[in-house]
Amino acid sequence: KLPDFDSLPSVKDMPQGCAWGQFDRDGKKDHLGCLNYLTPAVVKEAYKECRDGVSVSLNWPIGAINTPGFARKGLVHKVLSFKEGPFSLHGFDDEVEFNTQCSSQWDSLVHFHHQPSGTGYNGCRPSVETLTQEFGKEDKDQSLPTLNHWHSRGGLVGRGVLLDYRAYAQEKGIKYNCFEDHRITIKELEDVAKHQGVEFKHGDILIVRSGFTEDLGGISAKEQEEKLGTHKAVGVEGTEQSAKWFWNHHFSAVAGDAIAFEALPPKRPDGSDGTIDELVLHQYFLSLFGLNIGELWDLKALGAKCKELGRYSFLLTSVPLNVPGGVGSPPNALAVF
Ligand code: UVW
Repeated sequence: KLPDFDSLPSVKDMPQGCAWGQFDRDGKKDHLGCLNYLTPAVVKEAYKECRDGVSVSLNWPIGAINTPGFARKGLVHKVLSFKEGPFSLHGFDDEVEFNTQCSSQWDSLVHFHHQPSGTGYNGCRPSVETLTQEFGKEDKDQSLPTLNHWHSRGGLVGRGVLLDYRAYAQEKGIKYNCFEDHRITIKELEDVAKHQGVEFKHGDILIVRSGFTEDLGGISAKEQEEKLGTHKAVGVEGTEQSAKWFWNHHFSAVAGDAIAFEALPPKRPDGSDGTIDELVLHQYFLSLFGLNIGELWDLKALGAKCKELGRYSFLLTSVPLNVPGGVGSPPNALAVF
């Protein structure tokens, strides 16, 4: 059992709540963070969630946003006909090019560092050079906490728990706009859990549905660009108190349909708006805890299935792209009931 937030040993130059070294074993520096909670015993327990034989995809199409926010590149999909190539046969190949954060995604632990020190999870200091792979070299720096390392442990398999905030808000008459900085508080998350009859277990993957991807998917490309350009969005309230709650619940990963999981823009302790480099949960989760964040997941069908079955827990599987040095990736995530 790891120490709770307030009891974590202090780490030089880092705020309270820095978990570096907590998952190191046998003198080896850890690069998987909270995924370590998913032990064989925890995964075997998670398999008990498969009782109905139904699975739901949690992946939004990669090209769902024409112009993704934060100046990211959207999908370019090129289809190649064999007829026009060296082989005269009927059939196709295709090529895709996209920013791994342009639609449903995992943020690896190197995606966002503690600011302004620039230090990542477990004290790592990646650079464009160490992350960029060269042909023929499997992985230049094996110690960096990038997503390809999930493959050596068999991807992510565990118990997923949905907190359907969107459905809860509709039921309770809580009105909000996904493109404003509506902050979902920890008290509200606890209320949703209680309302749904959910009890968290050690190593759960926590999923929060706000309705963001549904609303973004329902407007034109031009409107998407306008909304994303404001850098205002629904999400979990980003404070040290919320970070503490997440750490103390021993989640192995967190994900949601919101663009940053936490609300945008970040708020400073004095209540004024912060800038993107001041994102609170990104710094705690990715660089201090080693807790991966999933964003822009497609959760509408999951919400509907949970409501229909009357249960909000399931087996969750996810296999990111095996790109050596991969910073982000589509999650290829499934909920299995
Ligand atoms: C940033 O951190 C800028 O982006 P995201 O919310 O996609 O992780």
